[in-house]
Amino acid sequence: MRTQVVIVGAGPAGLLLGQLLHAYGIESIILERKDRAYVLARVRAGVLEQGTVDLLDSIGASDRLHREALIHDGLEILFGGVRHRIDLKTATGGKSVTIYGQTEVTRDLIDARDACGLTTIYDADDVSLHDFDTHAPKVRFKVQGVAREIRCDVIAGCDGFHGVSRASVPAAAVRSFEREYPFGWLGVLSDTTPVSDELIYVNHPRGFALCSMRSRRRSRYYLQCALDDHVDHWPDDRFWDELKRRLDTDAASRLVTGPSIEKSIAPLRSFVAEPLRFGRLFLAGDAAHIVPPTGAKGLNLAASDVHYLAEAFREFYAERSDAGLATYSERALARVWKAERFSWWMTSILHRFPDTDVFSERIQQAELDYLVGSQAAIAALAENYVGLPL
Ligand code: RFL
Ligand code: PHB
Repeated sequence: MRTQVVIVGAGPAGLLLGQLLHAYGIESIILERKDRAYVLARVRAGVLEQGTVDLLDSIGASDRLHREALIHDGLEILFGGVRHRIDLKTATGGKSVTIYGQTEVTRDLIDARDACGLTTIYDADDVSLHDFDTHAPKVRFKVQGVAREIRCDVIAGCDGFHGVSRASVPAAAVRSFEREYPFGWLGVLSDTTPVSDELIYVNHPRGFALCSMRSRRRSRYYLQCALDDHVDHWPDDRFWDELKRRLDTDAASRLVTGPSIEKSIAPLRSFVAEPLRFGRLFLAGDAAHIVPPTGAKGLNLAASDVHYLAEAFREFYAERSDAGLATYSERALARVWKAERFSWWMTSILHRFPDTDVFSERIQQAELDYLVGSQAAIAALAENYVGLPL
């Protein structure tokens, strides 16, 4: 088999790249380790930047989004028992964010790919990348035990943090920057009316909490938890009780509880690999970097990487130019590091750090007081939250 671009991974990065390339007349095959139902069931992000929505518009995969998504012009930060509203729209001269689940984005992209008759190979086992330091890379894999090979011009590694693409690069060729946080997020999805019309980010002595949503009838809540905690320790009643304790009295009294339909724990990590290009192999999305979810940037960064990468591939094929390929890593990383900074900062002001000293506690308090009392600080948060320009 032969194609122009092999895309490893059918997450948002891989699927979006596939559609952008199709729009440019470039052929691709997507190889995905899991089955389609698994990919469709993964619950993750919920906040889309305008730039991400614009990309979905550009490939014609946003009809349902425009019918069903919620537009949020602001968010709230709760600390010291008081909620403070950040008016994103005012602070950014008219920008807002879109609330639409990653699950829905994935489904829309898979539907769009099907409608174009493009190939995705699910259940691809033992994917391995070869000869990407030459002009004739190959990808080998197995489907139901049968070995197969695809020859291609370039490989896009869109296979997430634990994927094979980054791991295929010789250790000496890649530099990693990493920070692990001493806590995780326990997330619950429930078919209950969200406690508020906008997201509430909570700094509480018992730990961070986040009230988010997927629609007017579906809520997504998170609690900071210990890294070694386990969902079995969190029956629904305990989750709702703990969330109420971290909310202000008004929100706690309005919180609608109900059975959880998903519950999971995710560790928090900052990670960047440099560079993003190794000959004819290019990394994008979580395969290349991870942000803690506090800034709602992961999916949006995957989208911006893929935008730069699709442009580079378009130049490569349409103009026979390597210039875009050569600058992809630098262009994408410049935006990645700014989102890393923002996500790290949001995490640092909103969570309780075990074993912290009183000086750090006072600094965190001062950060929050300064944030809600200064238009300049509000503008800086808002500018980053709605998304820096591509
Ligand atoms: P994904 O989504 O991990 O997809 C990678 C795909 O590659 C497949 N794969 C392989 N395929 C073939 N061969 C192999 N060897 C393979 N290894 C892996 C996997 O099965 C998978 O299908 O990466 P991608 O596409 O880069 O997308 C990144 C986003 O999923 C991620 O950044 C976001 O979910 C992060 N995130 C959030 N981002 C936002 O922008 N806004 C948010 O509000 C937000 N909230 C979140 C989040 C992530 C969270 N968790 C679970 C860490 C909230 C949470 C709790
Ligand atoms: C979510 O709805 O899953 C979500 C929202 C905002 C974040 C992180 C996650 O910062």
